[in-house]
Amino acid sequence: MKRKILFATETDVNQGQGYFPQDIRRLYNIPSNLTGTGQTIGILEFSNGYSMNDARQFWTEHNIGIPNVFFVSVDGTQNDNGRSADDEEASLDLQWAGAVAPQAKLVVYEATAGATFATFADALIATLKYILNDTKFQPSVLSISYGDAESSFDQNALVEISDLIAQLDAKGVTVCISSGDQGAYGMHDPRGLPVRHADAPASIPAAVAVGGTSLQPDGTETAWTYLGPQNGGATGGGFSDVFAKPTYQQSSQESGRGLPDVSLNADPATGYQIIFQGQRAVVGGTSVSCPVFAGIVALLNERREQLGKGPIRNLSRLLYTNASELSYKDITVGNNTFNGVKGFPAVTGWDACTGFGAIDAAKFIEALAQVDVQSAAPSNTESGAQAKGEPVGAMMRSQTSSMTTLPAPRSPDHPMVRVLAMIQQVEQDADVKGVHHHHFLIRDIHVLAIRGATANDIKSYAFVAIRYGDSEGLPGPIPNLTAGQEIELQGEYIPINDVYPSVGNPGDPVIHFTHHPDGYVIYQGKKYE
Ligand SMILES: [Ca+2]
Repeated sequence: MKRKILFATETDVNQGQGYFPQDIRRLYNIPSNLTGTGQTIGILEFSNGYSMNDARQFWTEHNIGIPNVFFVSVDGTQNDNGRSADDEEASLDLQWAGAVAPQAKLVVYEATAGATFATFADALIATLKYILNDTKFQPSVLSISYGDAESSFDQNALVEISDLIAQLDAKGVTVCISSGDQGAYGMHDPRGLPVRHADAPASIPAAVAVGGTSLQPDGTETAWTYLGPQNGGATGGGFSDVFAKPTYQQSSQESGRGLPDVSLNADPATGYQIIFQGQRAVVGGTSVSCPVFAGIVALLNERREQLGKGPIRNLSRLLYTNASELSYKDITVGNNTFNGVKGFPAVTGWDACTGFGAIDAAKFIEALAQVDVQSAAPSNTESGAQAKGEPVGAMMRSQTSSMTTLPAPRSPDHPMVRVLAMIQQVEQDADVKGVHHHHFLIRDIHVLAIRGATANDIKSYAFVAIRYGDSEGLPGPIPNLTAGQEIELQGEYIPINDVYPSVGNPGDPVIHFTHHPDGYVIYQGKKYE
C-alpha cells in the first residue's frame, strides 16, 4: 500500500539532479517571509523510520536551517534510522516538508502497516486516533503518502478513517493525502481489474487529495501523464465508489467524490532531489507533491496565526467554494491514462486528473488567511439552508454525511437512513420501565444516505426516538434538544408508526435505533453514538 517511490531515470532539471527547494519555492511563489513558525506538521509513516543524517545533509546542502524533528511511535515501532529500503518515503516526506516550512516542528508518526491492506487500514486508524488525542504536539496539518484503490480496502474501514479525518479537520487539523501514482487505474497491482479505480484514503471528502503535475523549469505545467518507463506513472484521479459527491462538488455530473483537489509537481522526470542513505537521488510521485502541499498549509496556518485566526478548517471544501479567489494555475494538457485504462483528460477548469491544478502559493495563502472558518460555510451546504454562521461542528457533520455506506437494515421492511433535518417539537423524555428515550418531531428531512429503500420512500417529516442511559442506547442524554435546531441522525426508518404510538407522535414515520452499532446522532457539533 506504500506509494512506490519513483526514481527518475533521467531529468534535465539542474543537470539531472532534480529540483532543489529554492526552485520549487520560486516556481510556486512560496513566500519567503513565511517559514512555518509556531506550526507542527504531522507526517504519517508506515515503513520503518528515517535517517536524520540524510535529512540534515539535504537541508544543509540547500542552506535550510535544520528543522525540529520528533519521532512518535504509535504502536511501539522503533525508528530504524533509515536503514530499510522502505524508508525512502519517510525520508522524502520529511526532507520536503522541512524544505517548505523549515521553522515548523516536524513530527513523524510511525506505525507498522503489516502485510495486507486490512492491517494497513488498522495502522492508519490507530494513528489517526492517536493524533486526535495528541495534546503534546497538536499538529495543524498531516501528510499521508499512502494508499491504493478503494476496492483494495474494507468499506467499513474507509468509513471509519473518513470519520476520524472529519473529526481532525473539525479540530483544525488539515489532512492532505496523495492521490496515487497509477493514474485512473489506481492500483499498485498491475494485474487488477482493468477499470478505473479511485484511490483511498485520498477519496475521503474531508481530506485534501493532492495530485501530480509535470513542471518544467520555465514554469510550463501539464498533468503528470504516463509516457513510458522513464516517468513511471500518472497522477491519480477519478471518482469515488464509496463516498458520495460532497456538496462542494454539487455541480459535478458524477455521483462520487471527485479527486484530486489540487496538484503539484510529481512527475519523476521533473522530480525532486532527496538524500537517501547518504546518496543524492531524484524522486517523484504524489508522495512528494503531498508533503510539499502540506508544508504550504503550515505556512497558511502561520499566516492565519499572524492575523489572529485559528488554523484553517474545511480546506477541501474551501478549495471549491472559494475557487475564484485562489489563483489556481489551471492545467489543461495531459491525462491520467495508465495500465491500459483510459484516464481523464486535463481540461479547462477542474478535472479528475489534476483537480483545480497547481497554485501560486503566496496568493493562495493570502486568500485563505482571510477566511473566517467559524462562519465560512458557503450557501451550498448539504442542507442548502442556514449556512451562514454555521458552527464548525456542523461543517464537520456535512463532511461526514457524504458517505454512502450504511449498515444493512435489521429488518427487511425497514431501511437504514442517514438524514439531516430540523427539530420541530421536542416532547418530554419518556421513561418506561427504566428505559429512557428522547422523543421529538423533525421536519425538512434531507436524506443523506439510505439502504434498503430509495430517498423517495422517505417522508419529509418523522418522529424520532433516541434511547439513552443504558447499555442498549447512547451513554447519556443529549443536552438542549431544541426546536428550530438542525440535527443529523442515522438509524432505522419505520414508514408506519406502530412502534411509539402513545407518546405524542401524531402518526408520523419513526426513526429509531440511533445508537451503536448502527446509528448515531450529531447535534450542535457533537456526535453521540
Ligand atoms: Ca484543469
